[in-house]
Amino acid sequence: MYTLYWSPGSASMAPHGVLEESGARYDLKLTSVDAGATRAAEYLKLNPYGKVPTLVAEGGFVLFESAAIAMFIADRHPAAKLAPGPDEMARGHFYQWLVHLTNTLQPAMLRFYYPERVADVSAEVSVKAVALEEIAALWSRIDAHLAAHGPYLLGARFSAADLFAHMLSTWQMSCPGIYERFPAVKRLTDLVAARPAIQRVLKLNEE
Ligand SMILES: N[C@@H](CCC(=O)N[C@@H](CS)C(=O)NCC(=O)O)C(=O)O
Repeated sequence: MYTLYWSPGSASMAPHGVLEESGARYDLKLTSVDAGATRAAEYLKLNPYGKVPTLVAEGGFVLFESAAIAMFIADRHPAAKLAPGPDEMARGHFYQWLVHLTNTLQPAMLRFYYPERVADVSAEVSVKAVALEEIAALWSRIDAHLAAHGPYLLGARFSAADLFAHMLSTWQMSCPGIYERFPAVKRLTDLVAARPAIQRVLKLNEE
């Protein structure tokens, strides 16, 4: 049994999708970023960075970082086939894409959404403009990969990494017109969004 601390439309959506796909039992604790719940003293005891998501597992085991949660759940529930096994070569590409998305694309998006965290007020406009260009360039490379080797990041095989690509693609202000500009990204996200488990997650995130 797991508990996922989450906030609608946030970085919790991909780990939420991984949990829903895994078939594991879990409950959700709403921790709204907009309402400041990530700064509450009780929550900071679990995640001192004051970010969502955070996962709590049996015995009070606590895990933060969305990609870590995704890998942990995928490995603990192998029957759901959310990641290639440790002995498969595709495991390397699974790591590659997950880390790329969360270590390169997502930080550029955070600079776009929170320019005040990296620059003083006089530079915020240019920080956002640079981030927008970087984000589009990164999607363009992902799109080229998917066009040549898709429809999923690992080719014919769906994985938890696709849930991250889908989640980041929904942060559309950071890449206006993403689905028109990058059709192979759209193809991947349409496939992900059509999955029954992800439809359930999307419904909650949209409420
Ligand atoms: N690297 C972290 C980033 C998490 C993150 O930045 N979450 C945002 C929501 S998308 C958050 O909680 N923001 C609240 C804040 O920064 O105050 C992860 O992937 O889990």
